[in-house]
Amino acid sequence: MLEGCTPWPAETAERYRREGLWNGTDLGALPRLWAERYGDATAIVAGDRRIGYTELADRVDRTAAGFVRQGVEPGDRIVLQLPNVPEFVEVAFALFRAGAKPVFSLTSHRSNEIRHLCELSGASGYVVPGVFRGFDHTALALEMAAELPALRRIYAQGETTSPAVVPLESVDADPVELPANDPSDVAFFLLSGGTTALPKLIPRTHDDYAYQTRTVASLAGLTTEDVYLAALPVEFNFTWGCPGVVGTLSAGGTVVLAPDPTADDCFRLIEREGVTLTSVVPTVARLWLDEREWSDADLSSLKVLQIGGARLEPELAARITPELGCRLQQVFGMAEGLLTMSRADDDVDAVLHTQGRPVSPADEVRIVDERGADVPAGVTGELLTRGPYTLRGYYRAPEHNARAFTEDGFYRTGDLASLTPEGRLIVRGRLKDVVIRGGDKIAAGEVEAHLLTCPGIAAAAVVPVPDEFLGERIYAFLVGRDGTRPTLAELKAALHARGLADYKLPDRAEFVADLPLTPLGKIDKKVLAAAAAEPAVSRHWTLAAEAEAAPEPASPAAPTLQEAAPVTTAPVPSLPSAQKG
Ligand code: J2J
Repeated sequence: MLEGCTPWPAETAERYRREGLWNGTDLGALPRLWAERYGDATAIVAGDRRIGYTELADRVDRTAAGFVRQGVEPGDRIVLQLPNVPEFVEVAFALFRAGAKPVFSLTSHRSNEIRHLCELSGASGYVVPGVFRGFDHTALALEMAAELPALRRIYAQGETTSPAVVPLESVDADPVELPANDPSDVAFFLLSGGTTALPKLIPRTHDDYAYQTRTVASLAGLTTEDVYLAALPVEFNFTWGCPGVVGTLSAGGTVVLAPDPTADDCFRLIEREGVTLTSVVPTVARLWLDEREWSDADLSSLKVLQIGGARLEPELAARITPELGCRLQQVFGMAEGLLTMSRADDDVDAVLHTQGRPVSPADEVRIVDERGADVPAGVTGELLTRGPYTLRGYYRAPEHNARAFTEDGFYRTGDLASLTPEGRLIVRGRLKDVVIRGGDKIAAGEVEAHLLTCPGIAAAAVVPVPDEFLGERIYAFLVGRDGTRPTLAELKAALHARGLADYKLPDRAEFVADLPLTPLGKIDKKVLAAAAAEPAVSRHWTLAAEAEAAPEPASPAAPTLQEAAPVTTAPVPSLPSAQKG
């Protein structure tokens, strides 16, 4: 296995193989296998383009040979940042084929994220979409290449004038014999939703991902007749493999790539292509329901709508079947592995109020209290998990791994959940310091670290604030320095200029005199999250020890009280990046 990755213990791996869960699949070999099975059936639809299975396999072979000719070697890491275009699928499989490891990045990532991904992965290549949605990714890539000596090759879609950039179209050569991959080796890296200031990389092996996609595709009963709409970005684990793109192709179905998840585009594609299955985050589901009232699109082909990635309100869940005419499948998942889903034969109550059961009988799920002891059904605790497609360690992160996993290899998800007596999961909240905005995960610590570099900011604490449209928004509490009070717009501009992806910018900011602390002296985010949800009239953090002595909070004479000086700006509704693609 690639250095820096944590393998499953030998006996466990042996058991997964013996039980046929890991069946020795090499993801790089799949397109050819599919071509043999499904021939000229349509594999991918994007705009006017329709790509058959044989054509897809041929293109993957040629692109793989092209990468090898460019000097790509087995084990190389290549950051892959493309939108929902067929090239994403072709390049990903071509890199698998060549034994290189794509690192899946969001198109909304900017220099801050890309620099980190390149450094952490030691990437030797970076694939970009040229100019996409008005942003010049090639320019960003060149900037990164100038900074990072290991980054030797930039591949860009479309026209390029720079001799330092390889046009993606030219990564093409007559197919060559390539060695097979070790199925237990890492195939690619997914990005963690993150709890730490710097995002972590999740190694996914050929065997584990093949198992995940096969399992979910068979749960979904996918056949050659199925048409999957990739409405969310393809690099999202949900879209790529739950069953998503890989699961649908494995079953001989058709993948339709939507440029973005707007109701307009997606309804048109559902009608035109006879889409049977798609997956969205709750925010997108809400938009679709609202749009449904005005749209006369024929959605009758749609059998199942998967919703996951963030908490789905039961009221929203209850509208899916009556208003869209399809079955709802709740999905709780994570790029780290574990997936739970509602099943076709679950009763209505279970579908509306739970996130379903783990997809594999080999998934081990525990709910534990603060001391790590298992709690009974119905009691909320932290969700721990291990299993045949759940990582055993983040890439090159030994210190973090020591905290993120138990000694016997359970991953501490940071999610708070309970189990029903039937073993269905109900997500109740989370311990981890993350904002889930739309489907986007934002690590509070990352935004805080950037805020602290802004002039006039002495302390910063980022918390989620409930939002009807996005589920949560990003709320920053700030302590000023030197009497400076940057406005929210100025702060956003400063963070943007630092290369932070836009979906991580605070939606609101509020200056306070001080931050509340827990008895252990840590910033009390519970108090802050509760305060964020209240109108910002004034803030009074009273430490437990001060509580008795403290004067009435509202008293203007109270010297220890902290006055709030709200600079809150009304949030402008903006789509989560998962929606922008
Ligand atoms: C509440 N919170 C949820 C849900 C994920 C399928 C579906 C989703 C993801 C995903 C994924 C949730 N209700 N139904 O990779 O393959 C929150 C939890 C979880 C975190 C993981 C997939 N579904 N979440 O969202 O890696 O907090 O994966 O730990 O982006 O999203 O985020 P991510």
